Amino acid sequence: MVTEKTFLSRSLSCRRQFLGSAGAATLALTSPALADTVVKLLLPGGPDERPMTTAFPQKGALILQRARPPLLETPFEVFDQSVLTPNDRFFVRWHWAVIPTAVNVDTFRLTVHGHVNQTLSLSLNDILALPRVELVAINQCSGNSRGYFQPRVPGGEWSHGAMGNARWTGVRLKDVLDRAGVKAGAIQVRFNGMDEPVVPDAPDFMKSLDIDHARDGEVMLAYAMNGEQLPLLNGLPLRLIVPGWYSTYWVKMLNDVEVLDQPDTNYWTKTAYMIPDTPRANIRPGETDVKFVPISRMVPRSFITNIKEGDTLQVGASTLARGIAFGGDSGVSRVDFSSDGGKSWREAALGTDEGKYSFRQWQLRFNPPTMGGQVLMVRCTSSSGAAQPDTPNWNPGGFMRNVIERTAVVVA
Ligand SMILES: Nc1nc2c(c(=O)[nH]1)N[C@H]1C(S)=C(S)[C@@H](COP(=O)(O)O)O[C@H]1N2
Ligand SMILES: [Mo]
Repeated sequence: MVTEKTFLSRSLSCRRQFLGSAGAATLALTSPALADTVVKLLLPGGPDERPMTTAFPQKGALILQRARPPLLETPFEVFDQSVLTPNDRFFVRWHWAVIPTAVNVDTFRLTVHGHVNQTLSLSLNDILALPRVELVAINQCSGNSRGYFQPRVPGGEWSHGAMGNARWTGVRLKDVLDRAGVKAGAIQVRFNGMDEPVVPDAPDFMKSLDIDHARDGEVMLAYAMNGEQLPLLNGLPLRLIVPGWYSTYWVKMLNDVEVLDQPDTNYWTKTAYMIPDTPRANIRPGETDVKFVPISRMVPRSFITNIKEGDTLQVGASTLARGIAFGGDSGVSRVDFSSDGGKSWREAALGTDEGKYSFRQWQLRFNPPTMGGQVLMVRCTSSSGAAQPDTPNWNPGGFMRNVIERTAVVVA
């Protein structure tokens, strides 16, 4: 076992060390599956069995979607255990396979350049010296639950575990930009991390935000997650946090911030991650003549976490249903539960409010009235008044699923 002090505590003790290097060897493994454990994700329309893995550095048991670059999904029962997702069970997604397997926290520099008065090269100690902010926020992949799209669309065939909720600690992007001095005429800010494409002419992963969004005082550069330094695979030593927005914008291993005086034309901002400009990003399969716009804010979702598809419930017995809900880009106003396939609904009790960008726990007791098959449903209404819809959306990217999920159970 290798024990390492964190750079957060080291920033006081000043010892020299590499971080993340404990996992360097495991990242290169070719068959990191736990051969004997397979999970069934109940995805329609395709193979849905996945191996579990514990082979990735700083990570516990996760569902292996792909090894290189890593796509690791959080097993759903983790969301029943706490409102904050533990770092070692937090999902992982990278676009390109060339990911540093160690980061030297002493030589690391964040460069801030472009349309600014003064180019900055900030060490982690420089960043730690800026005012500290903390926020609980959900990091959700745009394609979370893509595996439920019918007809199926290409991409990571995730179940519902390409999301997680954490307490992020770091600094305001605004404070960093103010130190550089953004010049008049700035339009966007582009973020780039230390990962690289496998082939040189493939587009490096970068994302941009509009300048006003970047300076809204909420967008953060996080150096800690749930009170610990970021796991290597979740973006050590620094990542962008864009509260309420899909995680494609949450650039990991961030080491380059560029202020632009022209709209960003790079592939990942201009071409990838586009959704139909229609209500709920919904179109009919095959529909053409649709205008596409960049994906942005999240929409409300909710899940039952303590009862699974296919479970047997006891007729007439007082039964606890509980789970998580989130409003997307605003808080949770209410959560309603149905134990009869949506014919009748009851309002659930809500747990502690950790802020509008966090998961919110809900719970309620009910008595399954009749024997036979039954469908449990849960619906979140956000504090901005958006409610989850009854029917699934569809788009070719498999983005932004937020239909009311259905859990079929047997009452006996
Ligand atoms: N540098 C870098 N940052 C990135 C990505 C990437 O490929 N490279 N992928 C983005 C996408 S699409 C997702 S879903 C999230 C995943 O965050 P996680 O791995 O911490 O869960 O990281 C985002 N940030
Ligand atoms: Mo993503």
